[in-house]
Order: sequence, then C-alpha cells, then structure tokens
Amino acid sequence: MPLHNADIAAIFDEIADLLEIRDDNPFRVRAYRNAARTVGGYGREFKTLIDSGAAPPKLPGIGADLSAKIDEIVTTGHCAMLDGLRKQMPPDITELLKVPGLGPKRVQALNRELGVSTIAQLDAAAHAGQIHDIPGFGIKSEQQIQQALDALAAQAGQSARFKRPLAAQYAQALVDYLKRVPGVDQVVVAGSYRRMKETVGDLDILVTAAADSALMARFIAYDEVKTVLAHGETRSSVVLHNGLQVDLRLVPADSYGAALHYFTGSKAHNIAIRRIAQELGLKINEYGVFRGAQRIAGDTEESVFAAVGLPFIVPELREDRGEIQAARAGRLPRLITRADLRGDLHVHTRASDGHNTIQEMARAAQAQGLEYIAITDHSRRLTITHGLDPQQLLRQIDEIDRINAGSAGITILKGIEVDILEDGALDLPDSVLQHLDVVIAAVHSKLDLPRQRQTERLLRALDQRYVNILAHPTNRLLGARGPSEIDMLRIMRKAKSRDIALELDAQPERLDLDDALCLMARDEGVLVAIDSDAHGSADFANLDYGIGQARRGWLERENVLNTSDLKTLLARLHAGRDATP
Ligand code: DGT
Ligand code: CA
Ligand code: CA
Repeated sequence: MPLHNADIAAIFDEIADLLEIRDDNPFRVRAYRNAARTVGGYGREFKTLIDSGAAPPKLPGIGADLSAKIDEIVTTGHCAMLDGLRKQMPPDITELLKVPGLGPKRVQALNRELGVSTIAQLDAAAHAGQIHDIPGFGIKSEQQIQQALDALAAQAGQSARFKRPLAAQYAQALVDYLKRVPGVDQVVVAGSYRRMKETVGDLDILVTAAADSALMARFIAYDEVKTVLAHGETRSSVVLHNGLQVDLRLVPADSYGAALHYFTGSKAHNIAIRRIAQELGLKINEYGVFRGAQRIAGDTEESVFAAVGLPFIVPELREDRGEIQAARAGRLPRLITRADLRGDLHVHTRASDGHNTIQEMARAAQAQGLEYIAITDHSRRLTITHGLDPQQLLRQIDEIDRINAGSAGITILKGIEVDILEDGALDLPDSVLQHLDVVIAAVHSKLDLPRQRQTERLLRALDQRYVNILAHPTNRLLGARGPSEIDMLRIMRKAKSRDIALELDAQPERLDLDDALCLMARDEGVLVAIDSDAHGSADFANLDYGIGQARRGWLERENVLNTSDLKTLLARLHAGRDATP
C-alpha cells in the first residue's frame, strides 16, 4: 500500500496522542503534533523525495530526530517508537479520542479511574452512571459523553464523506495517472467534487479515449485500488485503500458535454433541467439532447444549456437553488475568484498557537499575491493556545510597527482573535482593542448553549464597539461537530447594522459560514470576510477552499470585505467602530 505524507502525519499524531494520554512532557507532545501538521501540509510526497535520493527538505520544527523517524517510516512502513508505545498502552485507547469532548487528559482519567480503554467500556460506564464521580467530570459531561456515543453509533451506519483536501489529493494523482494512459484524451472529475462541495461521497471521473486504449485495465490496476466493485468496458468502480470510492466512465467524444453535465449534477439541478427540456419537447440524458431521434446537442456543456435556452451555469451553482431562474433572467452572479482577494484578515503566529513568525507569515502571504494580512492571535482566555494578555499584545503591536517600517510589498495589520466570553463580553478591554486595526471576535467555549442564550451572547458581542468580524460563526467542524444553535437571521441583521462582517473561515474542516449561510449573508447584505485562519505558512492555500465555498454561496466580489484595497478596507473597518450600537 502506497505511503503518503498523510500516513506519516497520522503516525506522528498517534504518538502525540499516546504520549499525552500517559502524561508525557507537553513540549514533546507539541513537537509531534506540530510535526504531523507540517508533514501533512507539505506540498510534495516525502516518499517520492526519499526514494529518489533527494536531500530531505528542511522544515520548521523537524529536527534530526524527527527527520530520522520520517526516513524510518518511509523505508520500513513502521515507526519503532510508535510500536513501542502501543505495546505499553491498551490497544484501542486512541479510539476514545474520536468521541467529541474527550481529549487525551480525560481519556487518561477515565482509564486511571475506571479502567476504561474501549468505546464499549466507555458506553457501559456512562450507562452505569460511573463517570460523573471522576474529578473533572460531572453529570453534564456524563450526559454529553452518552450523547456523543449515540451520535457516533448513528454515524457508523452511514458511509463516511471525504473532506475536500483529502479527496483532492487522491483525485489529482489519479487524474495524472489516467492522463498518462496511451490513447486517453480528456480526464475530468465531475460530481460533487466539480461542484466544489466541502465533502464528497465518491469521485465520478469521465474520460474520453481512443477505442483501443487500455483505460479500464489500467484503472483497476492503479496501485491505490483496494477493491474492484465493477469492471466493464465503459464503466468501472473501485474503492481505494483509504475507503474512497471512484466511479469511472468512458464516454464518446460527441457525448462529452452531455455526460459532463449529467454526472456533474447535482441530481436536483439535473431534474430541473430535464423538466425544462420536456416542456420544449426535448429529451435529455447523459448521451445528449434529442428532438425525437435526432441529437441536437451534447458535445459541449454549453451546447446542452443552449439547447434548453440557457447560458452556461458554472458547476458551483448547480444545486437548484435559483440558478436556473437567474440564468433565464440574465441575472447569474459574477462569482468571486481567488484573484479578487487582496488580503487575509485572520492569521496566527507563534505568539499563540501558530507555527511561524510574523515575518514568515507575511512573506508567505506576499508570495500568494496578497497585499495585506492581519495578525490575529488568540486572547488570554484561551490558555491552551497561549493566548495573549494586554502586555503581550501591546508588545506584538510594537513589533508589527517595526516590521512594517522596514519592509515593503505587504502591509501587516494589527489584530486579535478575541474570545467571546459566556455572557457576550470580550476577553480584552476596549482600552487595548482601540490600538488595533482589526478585531475578530470568536466563540471557543460553551458551544452548546440553548439557542436563545447563544444568540443573546453573540448579539451582545456584536454590540462591542471595536468588533469588526465575527469569526467562524457556527463553530461547526466537518464530520465532528455540528453547528451551534443560533438565530442566524438576527445575528446577520445586527452585524449589518454595525458594519461587522461575518467570517467564512476557510480551514477545510470548518468552512464556516457554509454555502447556504453565504447565500443568506448575500441576501441580507452582510459583508463576508474570507479568511485562511492560517496557523502555518502553508495554510494560505486554505483560501482556495474558502473561495470554493463562497462561490457555492453565490458571493460576488462586492459581498466580500477583503476584496477591498487597503485604503477602502481601513475606512470600512473604522466605519464599524463609529456606528453606534
Ligand atoms: P456525492 O458523491 O454524494 O458527494 O454527490 P454527487 O453529486 O457526486 O452524487 P453521485 O456521485 O451519486 O452522482 C454523480 C452525479 O450523477 C450527480 O451529481 C447527478 C448524477 N446523478 C446520479 N443519480 C442521478 C439520478 O437519479 N438522476 C439524475 N438526473 N442524475 C443523477
Ligand atoms: Ca460523487
Ligand atoms: Ca458516484
């Protein structure tokens, strides 16, 4: 089975988990955690580099010891240190970390106090009411654990969806492989992937090829393939080692457009288009558009849309959420592109839980074509992230002034990601916030308050004078945590009245706002800030995911705060402060 950076990262993460569960040195834990992040986010495969004899790259936080471990993993497929740790610990204990709300510390306590080391034992202990007596737990946490276990059990019945970065890594490698098969012409990934959905259920790949190409044989022989579900002349399906299903279809060149339209979907969009075709006396399927027996369109997607009287609709909009009516009326949005983003307003550094310095982040942002970034580390309340207190923040402000004075090409704005406390007050006083260019307010605790209280909490935070942006508004984590209960319409209207932007946090596991909420923000006239929430210099790539989500949410350049040039941006940020609550 091929070895990817993600596999190396998983090994480092497991080491960090095990070390943390057995209460090892926190710096050691952090070193493995950071290494996992760095390796997982590195753009080139370590295995390819090491196999080719190239010198391994020098990466921040990867010293000689970790470098040697990477070498060992790549060459042997194992890590002796992990094997050793596993032998010392109960075999399934890291499974417990998958229960939302259980971190290594709590797993350790459960194991120490109750001998719990499996999900089944945890379930039994929760049912027996044994958990709430452990120091640090209580009736509430016992209930939460039970709920989380029920949710996990329900999820186990459904097949997992893949987050975009992982799907993209496998999709691109497979497309490259298929393009190298002799006789193959076009290779395109359709389905939800092409519609830029945040997660995909499976990959749907279309290929045009010469009649005598060995496409299907080569496809099922791909080295990532674990199981072949179907193998035919025009259609095959496989499951890769990581569990991702791939459906491959060979389509005739003159049906390419019709097939691409059909397999791009969504199903709801297809059905709506088919209804229009029927009204026009046409038949539409994956082979083309037909009047009687005569084919009138289908070689390109444009021809398919034109046959039903519509201009081209981009894949991101094809959800039957009004795109067909808009296309008819000539009112399709001019969707935002990555090139429209002039800056990034949510960036972390080593001062809190980031991995790079201010200068390193600025350089990386500049290389991505950005004109400004805001440094927005966490505030003091978030102790696990080493949040800044007023003195530390004021020192960072001075440091940014010095860096800005001595460098050109990119402007560094002074900011903070200030914690919203349970009552909606902020973690830092106005006397400190007033020195900043950008204040992002964010909830990181008490995510499960009842709807009314959560809404009041956010409304109160939005009334604080210096707030410019509400970060990751729902706090959902894809596949792990649902959105907080919030009356989003009231939040949006308050934000609009105070010139506050809502964030689309572009971390691929957050993508919060989601597409539907972006659409709502657009309708309500609230500005959206598309931010990387970068914690390392490679994370500016997140902006692409954010743009994908924003496009699915119909956002145009005018709807997004950080498409402004610096002067306009600063004016907008200041306008909010002067709008009286
Ligand atoms: P996924 O894989 O769950 O993320 O979502 P999709 O949209 O990729 O769905 P998938 O893989 O089941 O099918 C790919 C496309 O094929 C889908 O977007 C539209 C088309 N399609 C599938 N089933 C039907 C159907 O019953 N009717 C129509 N009109 N189109 C369909
Ligand atoms: Ca699919
Ligand atoms: Ca499919």
